[in-house]
Amino acid sequence: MSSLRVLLLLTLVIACSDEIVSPVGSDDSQSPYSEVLEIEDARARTSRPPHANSAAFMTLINNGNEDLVIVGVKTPRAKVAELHTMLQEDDKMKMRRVERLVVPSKGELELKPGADHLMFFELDKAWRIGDKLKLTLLFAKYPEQTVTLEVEK
Ligand SMILES: [Cu+2]
Repeated sequence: MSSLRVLLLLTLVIACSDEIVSPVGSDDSQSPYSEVLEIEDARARTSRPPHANSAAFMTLINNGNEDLVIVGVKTPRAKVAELHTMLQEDDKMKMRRVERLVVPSKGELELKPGADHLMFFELDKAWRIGDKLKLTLLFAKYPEQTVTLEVEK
């Protein structure tokens, strides 16, 4: 079956090369991290007036032997960027800010509507369909990852 997955302009940039320490004995010139984390289906939604905010979603795949812990997110397109999850309270699902999201070792974390997601407030201006924006994910023990993604619907 072909997946409904939309191929996006997705660029992974390993930032701050001076923070990256290559493992001793590494015999290839590629980043030691390049195969540990894969990011698929990165997309953002259009902003919702009147309290201009938005959200972004993606699937993070961790091929490594250690959990990857996301501790933050930032973008030049919003002053406030948070990690959110959904919790049930009084029979209602509500979103709540969390300090961390975990991409389990040899597993994946799917950020999607109605579940864990990235949330943005105080946008620079409306996020419109087709806008490309950069998000940088911050990890506890892993180089930050900048993803270029597109605003969809
Ligand atoms: Cu939220």
